[in-house]
Amino acid sequence: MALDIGILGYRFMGKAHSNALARLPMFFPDAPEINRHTLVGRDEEALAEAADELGFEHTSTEWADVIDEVDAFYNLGPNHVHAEPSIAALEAGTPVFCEKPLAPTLDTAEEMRDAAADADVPAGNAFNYRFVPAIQYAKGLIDDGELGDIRQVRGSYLQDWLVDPEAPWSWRNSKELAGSGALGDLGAHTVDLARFLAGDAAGEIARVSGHLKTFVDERPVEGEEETREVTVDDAYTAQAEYENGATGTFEASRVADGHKNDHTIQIHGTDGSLKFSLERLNELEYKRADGRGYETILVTDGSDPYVEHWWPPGHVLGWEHTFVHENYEFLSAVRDGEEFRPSFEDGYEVQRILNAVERSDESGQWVEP
Ligand code: SOE
Repeated sequence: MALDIGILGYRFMGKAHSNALARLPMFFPDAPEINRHTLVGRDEEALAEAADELGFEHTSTEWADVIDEVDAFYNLGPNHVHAEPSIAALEAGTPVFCEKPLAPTLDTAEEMRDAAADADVPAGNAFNYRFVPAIQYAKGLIDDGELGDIRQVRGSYLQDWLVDPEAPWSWRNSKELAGSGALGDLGAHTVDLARFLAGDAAGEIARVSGHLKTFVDERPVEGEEETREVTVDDAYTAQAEYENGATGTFEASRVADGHKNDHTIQIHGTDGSLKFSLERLNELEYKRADGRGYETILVTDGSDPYVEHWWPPGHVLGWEHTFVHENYEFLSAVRDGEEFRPSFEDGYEVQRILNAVERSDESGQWVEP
């Protein structure tokens, strides 16, 4: 029987996930059959237009009417609307897939994690970069011990869409609505990747020292005369110590002029190193124990777990494919009643690190998550 999907949110992420759902029957015939059932939003006119474009059968302006009507509820709204509908859906026994960061604050993330723990259905946090084939390959190398003991983890996520002080204010600039700025929006991805890749080998992050910086503290409101205060960071930097003694350095920025969506992660062990850059997502750079330097591994061959679903080896994949892969895994878990990761628990663990970075910034001290 087909799974009915309800989605809250129809902008950037709504489109990315709807595209993924549309691709599944063509490229992943072993995925569960799905109906793009109901699209949820506030503005009826915009919603009707979006439902038409994204292929949804119904629309609703009341998420509460939808959560127990569907077989999976996707919460792709702004951060401040993640908690209430997600918790209500889980309480109704409906699997939930929620965008990242899990919540604006650690307390709210904890409530969401607890609701997921009490529910007997998958609750996924949409960290799509785990589903880049090169990242999965890197994870395999680390889990197989190919890098030896992990010593250093380095992650950076750079964008520049706020470099212009006249760039308009949006909910992403509000602490109340977003929780934090570059830290939560971009840093959450990096911290999740670092946990995914190095977490089993190096343990959790034991302490952090962080710094948040806002360079432009008010921005114009689009279409209006007024400006509004920016209450989140434009950039953060942090250093970390892992349970095994490894060191971590992390940063993200929305004002890194010249960088559009530049997410990189590097891991150094006693026996080798790995480098990944989202701008070259079909490749992984690998320095083996006996290698003289980095070699570039093209992750579009048999080592790509999804290669048989797409094109012949060497026909590269892009950003949107990560959404197809994560939707495939999430919906298969829903159909099979299995666990899906990254889960709300993973999202909460990421949030603990983000919160520690904020607390360290406030106190000027190293802090434990
Ligand atoms: C911000 O610009 C953003 O859209 C993030 O919110 C996404 O999570 C990231 O994948 C791309 O950049």
